[in-house]
Amino acid sequence: REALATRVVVADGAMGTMLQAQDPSLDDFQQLEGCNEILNVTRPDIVRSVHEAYFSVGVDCVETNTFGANHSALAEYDIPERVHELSEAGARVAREAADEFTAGDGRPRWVLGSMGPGTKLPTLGHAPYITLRDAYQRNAEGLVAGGADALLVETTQDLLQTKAAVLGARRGLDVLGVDLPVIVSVTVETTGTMLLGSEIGAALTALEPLGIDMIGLNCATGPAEMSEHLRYLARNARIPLSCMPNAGLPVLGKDGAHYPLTAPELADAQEIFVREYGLSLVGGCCGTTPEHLRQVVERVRGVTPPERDPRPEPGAASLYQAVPFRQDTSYLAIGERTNANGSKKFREAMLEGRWDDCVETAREQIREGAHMLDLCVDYVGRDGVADMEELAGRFATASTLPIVLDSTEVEVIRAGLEKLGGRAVINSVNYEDGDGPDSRFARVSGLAREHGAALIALTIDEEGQARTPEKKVEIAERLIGDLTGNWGIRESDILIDTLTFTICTGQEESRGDGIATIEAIRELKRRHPDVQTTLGLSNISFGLNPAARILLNSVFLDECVKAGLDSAIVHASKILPIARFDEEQVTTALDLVYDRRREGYDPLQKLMQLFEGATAKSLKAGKAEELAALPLEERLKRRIVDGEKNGLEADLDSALVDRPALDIVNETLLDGMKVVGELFGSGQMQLPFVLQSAEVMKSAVAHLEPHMEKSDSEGKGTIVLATVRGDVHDIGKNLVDIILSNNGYNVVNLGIKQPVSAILEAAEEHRADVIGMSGLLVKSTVIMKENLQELNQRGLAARFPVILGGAALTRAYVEQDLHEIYEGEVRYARDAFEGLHLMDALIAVKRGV
Ligand code: B12
Repeated sequence: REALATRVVVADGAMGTMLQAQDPSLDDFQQLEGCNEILNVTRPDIVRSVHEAYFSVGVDCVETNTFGANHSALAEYDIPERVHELSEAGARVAREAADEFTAGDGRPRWVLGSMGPGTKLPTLGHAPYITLRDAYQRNAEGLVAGGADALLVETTQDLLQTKAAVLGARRGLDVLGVDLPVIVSVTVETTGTMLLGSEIGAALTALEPLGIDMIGLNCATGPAEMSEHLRYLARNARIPLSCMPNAGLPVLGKDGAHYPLTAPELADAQEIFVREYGLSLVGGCCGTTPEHLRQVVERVRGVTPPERDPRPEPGAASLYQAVPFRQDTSYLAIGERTNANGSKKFREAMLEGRWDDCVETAREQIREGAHMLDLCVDYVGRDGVADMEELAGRFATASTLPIVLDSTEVEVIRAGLEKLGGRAVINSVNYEDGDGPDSRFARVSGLAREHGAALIALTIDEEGQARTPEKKVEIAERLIGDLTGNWGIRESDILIDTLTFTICTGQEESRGDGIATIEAIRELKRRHPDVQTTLGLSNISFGLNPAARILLNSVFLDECVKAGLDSAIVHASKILPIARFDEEQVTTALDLVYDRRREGYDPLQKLMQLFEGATAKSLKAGKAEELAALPLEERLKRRIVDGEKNGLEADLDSALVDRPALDIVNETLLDGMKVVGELFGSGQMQLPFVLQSAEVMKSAVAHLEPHMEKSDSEGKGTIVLATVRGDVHDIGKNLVDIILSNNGYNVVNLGIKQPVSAILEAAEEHRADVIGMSGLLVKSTVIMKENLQELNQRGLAARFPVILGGAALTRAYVEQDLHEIYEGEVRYARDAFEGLHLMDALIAVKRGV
């Protein structure tokens, strides 16, 4: 640990090919050809010679020959019972080699106990999590018994398998009472994600809270493709980093595949990584040889890695992506429909075993703009564990959003955690039955810690639910102190729910409940800015009719967000922007929330009158009439702002009679989008409605596109166009596509969230003249800068001029700051037309006109 914290440690390179080179016989393999781990007992001399070859070029540590000493790999040879034996033998051979070299010159050498991925992907149901975890425990125990100094969970492709290995390793260490570092090395494919689609951010979010000591990358690609992921880790990971690339991407030649990266190239890459990203452990993987590692040792020995200043972002993760708990300009919406208690539709589907329909409810919420999904299967008389296994297993791959596991039963939560590779949130703990060793609080908190889950904690204690602000804050303080102090959970991973009760019963004692919740949130955020707050929102309006509930829920949420609320469990599309209600309705709802009764005025009575007989449908019909009364141009703009598609095409056709299609886009529709942006930015419009506006905008542009002028010229040049990594905004980029395509350019539109490796691959493949990147988030401006650095690093700057666009950029940032960094041509386009002019100019230069 100390070495990893203070200097660069160098590990070895490829093992398998080196073993094969010595041509072991079928007897050596005990007739199980290709089972390399057998050689640890039959031919330790061969295995040892590989270790020695690496130690003699100066590496500090070697990996044991135990990549396949796990359940699924050995089960392929029908010898799963030999996990411990072969692990121990492998570690022992490496230990002996290491000790011999240390004895020679006194320099410490270490043994990394390799825990490979096996051949099964538990997320896809290939093998049960528990079977894998328990076999990894034996794997770890064997490695420790044989003398390993650290456990290396490596080449992982499935986050659930990774978790099984880490938890198995941890259990093994606990049983043996030893404390060794656990290192995780994930494998990111050329696609830019792990095999099952996990982005590096999802991997970090899911794995770091498991208490691992180091995270890094190995295998699948050479160093070039790893660079952007390492950059992400350097910026976000709190723990040290490692990197063990292949010797490039294999090239198929007449003698089979060979790895093209030379030893000096690997040494170059590792030196840059150590200096730029502060790596602590470097080595090689497939195709790297002792010569590669000799040069790496020479190059990085003596280099002190720079101090990193990571900015971790607390959050949860699905299998695919990380979602931060703090959402810019919005609250984190936890979808409440996948709850057997809250949604009749979901419950019935679950009771009838219509699992696909359950998944469809999840998908609906994803489309509606939720950020996470609450999953609750609790229903009297059902086997909750079986239901949770079924649904969490399906959601694990079907949901792009992280899951909030919601149950009163500890075993149901456990069943969910054992199906999800990403990072879940557990809903919830409280002190209802105290905090003793067998309390629900202790058992659930223990699960959260073991699985690295975040935790919703309710302000309920042995005396019951807290109703006053003081009591709510007092219990919250107890929860925070307990969870951080006794259970090792970070403050930023605790979501305190200060509880909501209905304020709609008319009973005197419930009148102040809304205020109490708001005040508790405000005080809690003042005391603990890092803690997250959440609410089961819809309780507030229980008892009102559905139309009135939408109003009260929306208004109450808005007030809570102003007081510092970070997240809420809601039906996302039923929270309306405050601007969509009448002023009188909003004032009455606010009076109800803040209990502003006066002589002869009770806001509760008034609200019920206002909504008497009203249904969501009748309110919508009223809105449609209002819209129809507006002049055409206003109406089109309003359609964008309100996300109202009904009748859109007819309106656009009428507008086309007088004006060209492009003018309609530029002068009317984009004006509407601007209003949406302002409402959104000032917190007055929630995400699901921005999404609706965006859909209307897209439909409008699609309808107008055939009416746009097209130039006759063709093949003027090629641009590869993409929205950068982590950013989903594509309306502007798609407009650029239309304008450039209509003007004779060949546009390769890659879509959203594109990693730089995908952009560069497409640029090479299509022999692009120019690369165009779009990004609307402030974060994206940083990604663009990193992408340009990546182009520099790969020596591609001279070949590809770059045009950047999107609302978060400024001309000065691109033309001064980025211009200074980029070794090629980089330009800023305020809009699609400037993009067209720049394209003309850049192509003219390229063609030498
Ligand atoms: C619509 C929208 C969404 C939609 C996107 C739907 C879609 N398919 O695109 C949805 C609802 C999904 C969304 C989500 C989010 N959004 Co949003 N969104 C917007 C909004 C309101 C409008 C964007 C838009 O389409 N404008 C119209 C188009 C035509 O304009 P444009 O993109 O700028 O493009 C023009 C030029 O810039 C230029 N251009 C753009 N790219 C390129 C590229 C090249 C090569 C060239 C030549 C030119 C060019 O040409 C275009 C046409 O002339 C903006 C507000 C705003 N002011 O931009 C916020 C906004 C961008 N979003 C914002 C935020 C915060 C988010 C979320 C993080 C919210 C959340 N908490 O979940 C998520 C982000 C998720 C993610 N990972 O990306 C913030 C960003 C602020 C920040 N600090 O980073 C903004 C600015 C809102 C605000 N005022 O706070 N959003």
